[in-house]
Amino acid sequence: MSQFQQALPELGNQYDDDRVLRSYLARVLPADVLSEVHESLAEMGHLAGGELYDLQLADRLNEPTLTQWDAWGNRIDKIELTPLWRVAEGIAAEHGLVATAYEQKYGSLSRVHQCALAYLFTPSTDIYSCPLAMTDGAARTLLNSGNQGLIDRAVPHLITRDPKEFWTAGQWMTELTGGSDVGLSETIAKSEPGSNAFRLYGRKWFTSAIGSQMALTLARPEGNPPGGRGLALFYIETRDEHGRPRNIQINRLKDKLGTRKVPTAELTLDGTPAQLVKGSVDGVRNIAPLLNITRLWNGISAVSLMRRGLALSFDYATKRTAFGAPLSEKPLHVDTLATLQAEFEAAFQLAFYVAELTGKSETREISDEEALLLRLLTPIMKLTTGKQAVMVASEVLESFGGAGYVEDTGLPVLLRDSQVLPIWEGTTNVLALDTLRALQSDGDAQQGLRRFEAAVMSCVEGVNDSKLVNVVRAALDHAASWLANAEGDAVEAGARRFSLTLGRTIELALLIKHAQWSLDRQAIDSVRRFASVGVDHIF
Ligand code: MFK
Repeated sequence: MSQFQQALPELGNQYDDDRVLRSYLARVLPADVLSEVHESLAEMGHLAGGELYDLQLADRLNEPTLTQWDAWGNRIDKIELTPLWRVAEGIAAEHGLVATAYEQKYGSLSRVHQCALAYLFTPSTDIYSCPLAMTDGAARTLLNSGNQGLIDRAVPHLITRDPKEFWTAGQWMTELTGGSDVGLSETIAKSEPGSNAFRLYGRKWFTSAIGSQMALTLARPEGNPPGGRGLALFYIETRDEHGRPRNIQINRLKDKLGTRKVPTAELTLDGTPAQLVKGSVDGVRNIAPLLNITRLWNGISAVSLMRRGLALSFDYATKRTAFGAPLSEKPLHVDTLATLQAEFEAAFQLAFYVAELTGKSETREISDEEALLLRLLTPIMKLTTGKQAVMVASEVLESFGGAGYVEDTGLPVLLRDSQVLPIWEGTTNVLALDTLRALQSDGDAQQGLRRFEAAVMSCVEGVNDSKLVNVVRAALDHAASWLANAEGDAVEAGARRFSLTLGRTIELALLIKHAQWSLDRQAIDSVRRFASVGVDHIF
């Protein structure tokens, strides 16, 4: 009998161990802010690499359940979450996973602090980032709406640090008719005679994290025109004081490829009480703040899952011996991981840059030019990082050989959960079309592209490595000439290649900027690798 026993991959403090996060924070945060946030991040890094990670592995086979009826025939539609998610909810509230962005202790940089917390928390909590993203988005949407009654009623619950008071929010958009094309929604809003209240009737087909206390949803007030403009944005409290759903039936939970801890349901709204959030039309426009926040979370989740896979893979490479040496001493294995690391670092820089701009927009420190840039970069960042996360997760599994394909290593879930990132919150193609729309937010796409170019080139100002800067310049020139020459259907057909090129180009520019700042040899290596893999997808 062989005495050989393979050592398993392990995690340390996920903040202490993360060169990329620490070096980024050292660049963007003033020294006093960095020293103040250090403890909160170190604590979260400790939880993520220790207690939460252990609980995640122990919770692997548990899934949320739906009980539709009690023993006496009453319809109860009770959702039971798994132990990991119950713990995650308390930790999320106490550690201010949503609150940090609204307390604004460090002004616009509070968004960066919050995203750093979310980035550490997410990979150990099996997509608890989903309800948090929607909660954050709901708080932002209500605050932007100016509806003081709803702000007073709901926002304190959404941004509290007290687990007993904490609410999560749902985002009920998708219907059978419209996953991407939300304007096709069929849910009807009937006004209650003699009051401002409404009741909603319809089917919501793919509603995530159904355990939330409130939701923002879209419905068409009777008599309104078709399309997104005829929809209105509504606020719902999901359960009454006895915990019973308010005229909401949970028909079943979805049987999904991944995000298995997220209770995603099909719902029937059968007279659900609802209040208008802002006006009685323009629901799609009014829910957009929520979409932009959840898209930011999507990007942060993408980089956090890449980082988790790589942390495990790098550790394993020091423990697994093959052909006479640890994998960490095998040039081809090291080279493969370094290329994945470069993708991760590039995605990281873009996701956190969007967090910086989002923070500035929330504290109204954003210029008009930057606001247009944020509108453009949000879909670009979401679509680019979503694709990178799936590729990196797939390669991470492969880096473990057969072990990466075996469920009780806890590795396959990384791939399954990453696969949702390019799908929900707008697929790659829908966001590529949104990129084209955002490029012409002020009516002129060429002007929009020039704004993007200026932002990109400002990252590489004063950089010595002209070879790297030339890769950026060439991709920008190609994108500009494509946009100037593409006509008719070719514009839509090429939108994905164009958007990915913009995404990878700005990632490269941000990586160069960071490397120049850090003069860190490893960071420079990642930049060169990322540039050599290529940013230009247009043909
Ligand atoms: C892990 C982290 C993430 C966790 C999230 C978890 C849960 C998520 C579960 C879900 O997946 S929820 C469903 C997500 N669904 C989507 O994201 C829908 C995807 N489809 C789109 O985004 C379409 O582009 C869209 C529905 C917006 C298109 O609809 P329309 O009716 O054709 O809208 P239109 O005419 O493009 O835009 C209407 C207005 O909204 C316009 O403004 P104006 O009325 O002033 O002209 C747009 O400019 C504005 N708008 C649209 N998207 C915007 C926006 N404004 C700002 N930001 C945006 N992103």
